[in-house]
Amino acid sequence: MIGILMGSQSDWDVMQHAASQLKAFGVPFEARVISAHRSPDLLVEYIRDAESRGAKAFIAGAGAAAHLAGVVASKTLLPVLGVPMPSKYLQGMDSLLSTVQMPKGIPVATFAIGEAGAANAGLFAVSMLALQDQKLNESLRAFRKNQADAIAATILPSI
Ligand code: RP5
Repeated sequence: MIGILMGSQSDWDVMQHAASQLKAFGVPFEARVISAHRSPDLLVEYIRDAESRGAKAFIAGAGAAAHLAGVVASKTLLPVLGVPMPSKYLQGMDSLLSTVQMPKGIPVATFAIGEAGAANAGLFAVSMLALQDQKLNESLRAFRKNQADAIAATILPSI
């Protein structure tokens, strides 16, 4: 199981792209709104509970002073994949820097701002699980081949 966390319901439009990728590969996940600053006690409880239920990694998306992924990483040894949310005033640069610039010792694997980052975090989680799951490995190989085939088959409109 992969735990998908986000700081606010307003993040779901973006974070659902992580969920879609996991769903497409048949990877079990659960998505929760839990804020590092609005509900810190719930966050700690959730991480402990998800670990006891066999979570393999967490994907954490947050915006602005985005400390969710870092706080999650501070409370677990599982891999934490951070997704910076687009933000109104700084276009997600605040979220990106808050998520990616973790001080030494507590790593967060940080992805691109927005939908692509969320989708890639989902795909990265699939890659991690595929290390020990041959069927998933084959599905991932097929996914990559489909992408390559689509590029090779692209014909540009004539001008
Ligand atoms: C962060 O603040 C959330 O992750 C969200 O991206 C941002 C804005 O939250 P709302 O004010 O929309 O709840 O905690």
